[in-house]
Amino acid sequence: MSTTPATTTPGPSVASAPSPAPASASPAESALVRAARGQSVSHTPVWFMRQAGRSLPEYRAVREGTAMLEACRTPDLVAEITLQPVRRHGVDAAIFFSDIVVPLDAVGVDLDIVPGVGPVVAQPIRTRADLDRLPALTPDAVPYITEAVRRLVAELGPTPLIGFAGAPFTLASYLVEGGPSRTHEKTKALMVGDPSLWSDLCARLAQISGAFLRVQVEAGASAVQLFDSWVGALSRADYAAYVQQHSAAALAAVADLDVPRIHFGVGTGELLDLMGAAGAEVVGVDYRVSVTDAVRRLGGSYAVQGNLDPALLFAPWAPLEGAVRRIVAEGRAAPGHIFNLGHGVPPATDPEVLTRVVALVHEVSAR
Ligand code: 1CP
Repeated sequence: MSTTPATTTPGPSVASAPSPAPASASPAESALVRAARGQSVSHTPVWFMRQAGRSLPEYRAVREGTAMLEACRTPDLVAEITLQPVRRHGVDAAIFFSDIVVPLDAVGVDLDIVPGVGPVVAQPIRTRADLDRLPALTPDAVPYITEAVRRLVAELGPTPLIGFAGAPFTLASYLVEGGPSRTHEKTKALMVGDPSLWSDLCARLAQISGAFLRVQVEAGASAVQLFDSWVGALSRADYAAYVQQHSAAALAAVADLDVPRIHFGVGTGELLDLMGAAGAEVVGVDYRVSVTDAVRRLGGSYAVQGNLDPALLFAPWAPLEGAVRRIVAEGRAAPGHIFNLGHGVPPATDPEVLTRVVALVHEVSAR
């Protein structure tokens, strides 16, 4: 425990050193992996979705002049960017720097990650003939992923590396719409209009995502997260009928590798139990549902991850501190709790605030 009472800690504008996560012997014994398994921990582990990225000046410096997909195919750069938030914030885990569309690029989909927009697909997939042009992913298509993960695992020592992939629904949305969409109209129209094509598309995407997760775990990642960022757009009935089995297939691809699996989506408060049942040990919760309600909805069967509203990172320290303390306290009722944001770090975030949140989570959760 820190000797400084929280009420007298300086505001986030005051520079603070990172408080490294208390050391563990190995990634498998880390607080992150233990919490994910519902085992006892020395403190609540914390990391942030999108912790590597535009909020960090050192990220902007190394990315200068390199396109996003090119950066993802360059192991040196991937390793450096992945390590930056670990060094700076003292978070309990690294998340592999990549993107959910990297495996689609690897199998030959013509796409680009456009700055300020996101993934844009040249020829959207809307017909059987389009799907026939989407091959399966084999590990030899992503040698740069294996190399970057191996290098990172060697550098990280006892700090776990989280591998990730996009879930079939969220990937399908980019492929069918041709780019980011708020409404997912073409995606839902295909889902209900041609269930057989939809199912075959999602089965192919589950293979691609599952293989991408497997490559990362076989190279040394200690946990995985399946991002179904946009599946909160669906009702429970549609999720159960059209999506759950495919996400389950992606998660099943690493079931034999003894790593905890985190399953996350935005606005998925109504789907939490179905997402757990898809084959996760940890269910990610966004900020719209409290950790207490999430634990109740999950019936105590899963660890939970979340769920600070990213917008609070721009609020004065007092309410931000109050929210962090409340989330840590609520997490004590879960079988295991991993502190995170309810979604990714906004690019305009002051990184000093993130460092202070990490220190606070460690301080107030120390057992
Ligand atoms: O040029 C740039 O810097 C582009 C910005 C950027 C970055 C830094 C994109 C484009 N992707 C990433 C990295 C990234 N993407 C990570 C890095 C690791 C970390 O968390 O630190 C991760 C985990 C992702 C995963 C990802 N990509 C998701 C799931 C997570 C989420 O935010 O919900 C999604 C939906 C994407 C698609 C995507 N890629 C990039 C953008 C801007 C988007 C979202 C576009 C949209 O709104 O639909």
